[in-house]
Amino acid sequence: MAKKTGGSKQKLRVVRALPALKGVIAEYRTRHKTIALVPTMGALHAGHLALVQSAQRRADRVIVSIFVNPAQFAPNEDLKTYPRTFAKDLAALRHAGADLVWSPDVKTMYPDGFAMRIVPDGPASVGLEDRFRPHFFAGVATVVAKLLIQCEPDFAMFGEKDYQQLKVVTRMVRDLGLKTRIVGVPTVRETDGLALSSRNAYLSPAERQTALILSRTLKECASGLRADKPVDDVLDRGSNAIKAAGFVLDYLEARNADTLAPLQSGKKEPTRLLVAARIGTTRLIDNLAV
Ligand code: PAJ
Repeated sequence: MAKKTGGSKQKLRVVRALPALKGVIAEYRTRHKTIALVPTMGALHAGHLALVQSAQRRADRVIVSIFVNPAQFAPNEDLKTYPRTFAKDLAALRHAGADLVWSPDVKTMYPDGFAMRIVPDGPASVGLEDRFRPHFFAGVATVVAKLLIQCEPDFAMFGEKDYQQLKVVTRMVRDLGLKTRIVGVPTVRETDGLALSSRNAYLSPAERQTALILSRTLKECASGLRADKPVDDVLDRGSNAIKAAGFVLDYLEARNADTLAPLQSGKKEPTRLLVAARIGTTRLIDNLAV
């Protein structure tokens, strides 16, 4: 039976070593508790907490992993400066009623001599994030596979905010025959539409205002496509609006919502709009169902 959401008075356990993790999981299993895992890199916000809530609805025990995964950052990316707010994260998870925080250090996750990498194909090589961050999905797939093996969850929650990542992880679990069910959770947004992201912390007030153009453009493009306007025209207008606002646009694309393959002309298919753009030193992504 899944327990009720939020406000649990149970103690939040924080575990940093594998034997301790395995001990707690064995205890859960002996007591026939189902487990949901929420993988994160910390700097938690309401988007992460929505995943925790969704996990609480599905399972008896909720594990949140906090691990800033070096394997998914390229040398020129923000590993060093990635926001780390561990004490605040613990307070938020305690308040949300999570049961266990799994927070290994880098040596625990990748012991000396670690020589393994899962390199996903399919939705991981469709020319979206993979085009701009070529090592990203191998880093994500490897760490998520490790987290699933370490925590043995019945469910693992992933945000639609990182839509391609959700598809990659879903495919990995299917292709490797892992027994965890991957659950996608809708994107949590600020009231003005900006998708919550740990990287929003990098934005200056002016950039924060400009960033609204991303969600606005996705909305406008979605209504254009729903009204059967030509895809190229819709995307051109959208791209121009984003660039005019001051972003460097990596991509704005309409793709098959399941496979992320390019749309086939003249065919009705489930469609997802996806955008990635840079302002100053910050790179933001967002997406929307059509
Ligand atoms: P991180 O960026 O911390 O995100 C952790 C989870 O929270 C991901 O599943 C992400 O999609 C989800 N999330 C982030 N912002 C959200 C929002 N506004 N609404 C809903 N969900 C949101 O994604 C990662 O970490 C890492 O790649 C990870 C999967 C942990 C592997 O290292």
